[in-house]
Amino acid sequence: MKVLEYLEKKTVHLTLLDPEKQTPEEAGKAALSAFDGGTDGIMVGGSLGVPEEDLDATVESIKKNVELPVILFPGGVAGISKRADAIFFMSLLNSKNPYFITGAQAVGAPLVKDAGVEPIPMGYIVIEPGGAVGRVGEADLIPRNKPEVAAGYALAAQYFGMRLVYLEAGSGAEKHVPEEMISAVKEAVDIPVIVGGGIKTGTDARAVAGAGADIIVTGTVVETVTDIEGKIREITASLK
Ligand code: 1GP
Repeated sequence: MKVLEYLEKKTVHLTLLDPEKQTPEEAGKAALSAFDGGTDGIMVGGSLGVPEEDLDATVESIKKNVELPVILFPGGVAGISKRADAIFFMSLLNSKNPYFITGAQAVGAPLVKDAGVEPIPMGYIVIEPGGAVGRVGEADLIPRNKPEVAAGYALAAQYFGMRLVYLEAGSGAEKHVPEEMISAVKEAVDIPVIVGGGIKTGTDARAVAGAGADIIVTGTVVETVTDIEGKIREITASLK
């Protein structure tokens, strides 16, 4: 089955691992704990690039430990590894700099083709506070009280033919994307809605899923807890 079909099937939880923040061995162990906690897939990436060997080693270590799809979440053209199953081929739709909308993609597309990983076309929309990706990606951050602006970008993503749309509050955000905004986006589009940034508890995840998110991403919690399996279980259990 294609990774995209797998992601379209139900409310999905993805665990984000940043190769810069742990060794490949640690990433493999974290992926196993997340799998035991009920996660549906592993995203690998971050805002900063890492050397290709480190990325390859991280993906390999994860694949050795779990039979889950590994999806690249590239911070730039360096975030491509042929060892992964798929890549979120994303455009930062509300960037002020065309490099992040189509420039990096024009450089990266041939590399994705050579790598032979499944590209999943995705519109990426950064919401306040936006965190590192908002700064690095020069996002014209969408105000938290402007759900209609996010809905407009999301519908544009669908009309461009993108298969997923991602609402990003920024890694480590104090608060996740507001429920009103998620609902407005869900109502506007027919493609699956991914929500990430600042989701830390089962209560957060339930609120985000209840508002209409089809795919929930958590990253920072995995870096901050000792019991990764327990934390992921708290989040995945709240989605059932
Ligand atoms: C970041 O949306 C992801 O790109 C995950 O955010 O690290 O806050 O879970 P957190």
